[in-house]
Amino acid sequence: FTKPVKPLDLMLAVDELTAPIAEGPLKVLVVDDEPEAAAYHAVLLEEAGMLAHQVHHPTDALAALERFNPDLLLVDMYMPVCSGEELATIIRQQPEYLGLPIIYLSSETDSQKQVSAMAAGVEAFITKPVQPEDLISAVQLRAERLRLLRSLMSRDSMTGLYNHSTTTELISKALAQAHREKSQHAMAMIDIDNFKQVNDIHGHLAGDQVIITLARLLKSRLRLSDIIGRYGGEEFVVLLKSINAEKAAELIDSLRNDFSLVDFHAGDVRFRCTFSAGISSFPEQPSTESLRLNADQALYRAKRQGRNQVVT
Ligand code: GH3
Ligand code: MG
Ligand code: MG
Ligand code: MG
Repeated sequence: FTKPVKPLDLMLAVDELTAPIAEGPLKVLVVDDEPEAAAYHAVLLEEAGMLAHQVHHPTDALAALERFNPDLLLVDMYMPVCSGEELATIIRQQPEYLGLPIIYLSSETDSQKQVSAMAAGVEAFITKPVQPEDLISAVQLRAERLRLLRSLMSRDSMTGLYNHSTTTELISKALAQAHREKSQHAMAMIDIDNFKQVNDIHGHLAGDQVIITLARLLKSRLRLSDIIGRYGGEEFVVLLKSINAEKAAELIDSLRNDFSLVDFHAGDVRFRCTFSAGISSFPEQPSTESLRLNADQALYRAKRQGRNQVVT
């Protein structure tokens, strides 16, 4: 006798689907040729709980953008060498900063000049001297919107898990850190068994339900620091942190067992599903690519040996 699990129980378990990929305080890059002005605005933002980084030469702004990766750019309009307008134009030409909100700060009160300055694609214009609460709310609103946008773009909309490209990127970053810290990680490639048949017999909507349920199971049972991605249609990849291959296989196998007991419904028909998984480990496999390849080979063996099993 096996105890059935209702998919709904899993669905109510967690909801972090729109959790931002970048945690921590909102980050603002302040570019102003006057150090006192930059410092004053930075302090206002930091007092409101944000993290502000100052740059006094517009020519340093691009390098700072790359290093600091801010959620918003606050730029003084009048600066020697390169005006705020010119800087905004250069930044907007880079695809990775297309969505970065830019706010001008200036003593310019001529509305005609304000309008023409905004043609470079900036979001807002705030006149100096600023009202602290105006600055804070203008910055917070736009920076939070960018965080949400980035988070939506990095996730698969059906499950809320990281999408393929984000998963690969996050795993590569985690491995770079693991190299420095000499830590041990494991990767699991998980693939639902005979899923084409599930769709053929029970319909596409029931198939979607199976995918969503597995995603929620992974989310609810793995650690927050683990990286969970939807790699393809019914294929998932997980990077399990600070764990060896043996322990990882045990953990994934317990998830395999739980998943196999979930009762799915398509109309009046009840059905169950299983998955197979392949495990590889770092540093034995030292790169994202070799980890993936090795886990893939193990997954292939799991499928060949009859499915519904975890192979290392
Ligand atoms: P195996 O056990 O060897 O993995 O067999 P399989 O049938 O699971 O593998 P196959 O790759 O032949 O089929 C995968 C199927 O998954 C085909 C595709 O239509 C289906 N699929 C992919 N993405 C989705 C999705 O988002 N929703 C649904 N319902 N089906 C999907
Ligand atoms: Mg100035
Ligand atoms: Mg499959
Ligand atoms: Mg597949």
